[in-house]
Amino acid sequence: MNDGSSGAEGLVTYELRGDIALIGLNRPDKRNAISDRFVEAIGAAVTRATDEAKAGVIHGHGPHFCAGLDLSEHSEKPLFEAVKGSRQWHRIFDMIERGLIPFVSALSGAVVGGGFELAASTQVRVADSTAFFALPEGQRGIFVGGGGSVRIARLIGAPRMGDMMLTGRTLGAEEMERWGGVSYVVPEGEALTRAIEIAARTATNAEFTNYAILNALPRISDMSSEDGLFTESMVASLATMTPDAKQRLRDFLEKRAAKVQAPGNG
Ligand code: 1HE
Repeated sequence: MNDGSSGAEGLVTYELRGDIALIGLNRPDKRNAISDRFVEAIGAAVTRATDEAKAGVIHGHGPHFCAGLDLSEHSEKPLFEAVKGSRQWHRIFDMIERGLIPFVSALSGAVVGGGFELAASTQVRVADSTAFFALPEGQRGIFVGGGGSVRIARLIGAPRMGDMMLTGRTLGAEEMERWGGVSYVVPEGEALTRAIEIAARTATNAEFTNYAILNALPRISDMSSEDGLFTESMVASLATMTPDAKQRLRDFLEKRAAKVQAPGNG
């Protein structure tokens, strides 16, 4: 899995471009459906990215981001194997959501089932105009198992997620943006470029602040208001004590740092 080459059995490509790791789902003939070995390969790529990059981008090769769980494998699984498989998805997607570096997903075509769960574990989602979102678990007789009942429900709300699962409806990129499931919608073919730009921007932040965004924010949203506010004060005070923060605050006060830009300028 070296720069520009592919990972375990070619299921994942990995490229380090400056500070940004590009992780490509590379099973386009099966619409990037995620098998057990595929999720392991994603985990290995995420581990490597965490070691050597400041931010990561996850994208799909071919027109579709990901058609979700590999249904051919799933249908054969005994009960406890299915539980262990789901817990493995949780472990790997948790490394994306609450790891050391931010991840941006570049979405096109099918973002379905486990593919949406993978996207939901990234901090920023960029969809091009071809992207469509569905949770067909109801039709398949299964249930989300890659963290969707937590992450997707928090993104778009449990009632909307329930609606998607019950009806099997498909949403386009703009509708999903209105629902809060993606943050950026771009023209066809531009998701990866925009995702790399966004990842590069996050890579210039203070590392401790990025770490706190990934690890404190989701935990604080699990807390009571009182506990959340207390924890926020602790994290904010710790952040201010880092040499990085001291330097960045000095840079602003001595007019060396960029100002906040009005929308459209930055
Ligand atoms: C697959 C899968 C898959 C495609 N598992 N093999 N996910 C789903 O229910 C989505 C199922 N897939 C589809 O609805 C469609 O494939 C797509 C809309 C994504 C794309 O359609 P299309 O016309 O471009 O491709 P296709 O002809 O349907 O599929 C191409 C091949 O990929 C075909 O195999 P082939 O051997 O006949 O060439 C398909 O069988 C195969 N393929 N999707 C296995 N998902 C952790 S729990 C998460 C729970 C879920 O993810 S549930 C949602 C599962």
